[in-house]
Amino acid sequence: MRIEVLTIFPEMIKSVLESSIMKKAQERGCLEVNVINIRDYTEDKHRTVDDYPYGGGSGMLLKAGPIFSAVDELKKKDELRILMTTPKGRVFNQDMALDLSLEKKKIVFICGHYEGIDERVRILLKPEEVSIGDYVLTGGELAALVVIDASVRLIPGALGNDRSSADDSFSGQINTGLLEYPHYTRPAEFRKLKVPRMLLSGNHKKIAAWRRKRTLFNTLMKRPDLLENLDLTAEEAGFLNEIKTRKFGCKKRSYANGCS
Ligand code: 6GU
Repeated sequence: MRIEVLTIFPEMIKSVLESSIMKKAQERGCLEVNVINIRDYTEDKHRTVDDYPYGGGSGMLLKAGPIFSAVDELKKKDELRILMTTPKGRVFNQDMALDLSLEKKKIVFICGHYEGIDERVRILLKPEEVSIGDYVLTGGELAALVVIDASVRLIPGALGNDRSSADDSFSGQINTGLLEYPHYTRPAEFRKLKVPRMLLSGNHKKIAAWRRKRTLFNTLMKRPDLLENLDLTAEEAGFLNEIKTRKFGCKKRSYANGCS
């Protein structure tokens, strides 16, 4: 993945991409990132990146000129896929992360700030507008970092050989369209809470079945919407119906503990 990030706060982007897995992904050659300070493309003495909105109103807008100058320079060298982070955008999801992780073109993120960006950037550059959820951030940098992080971890090899996003046990959630089962590590008992017996059984087939049930259970409890368009086996559908009709044979209290 090759990425350019256009921002008025380059340090914010660099500090995250120079740490942890994003740093390793770059060292492993899975990710090339360059951060461009939009201010470097201003032409006035004060290096102005923002200005008042025509028609009045609160806040400042990012000017179109410096953004266009930066993008024009990038266009000379590469074919670009331009994204703009804005709360008005399409809400980012795992499918979009996968799509970006496979992109061969150079991906350019334009990070919005203040009250927004001069509309002519949107009209002329036709960026894909991306939001990370229905709330408003102070700027697009954090949103761009979220999009980059979620996409980079899907590049084969980006997480290293010992971890793979294709492996369910590291996928966290959503990859399978469901919320993952709970995880336990030592000790086997902590503050009177025991690790579910099944996980100590050594029977991998039974453990896999237990995890699948817990995955379905977690999803039904926390995100029932994710179950709507899913292909379930008759047995799985039956299991969910059983829970729904409260025939699960599980006391209310043990629901909270994960019905173990
Ligand atoms: Cl992409 N930008 C801003 N400023 N706020 C957001 C967002 C983006 N996504 C959700 N909230």
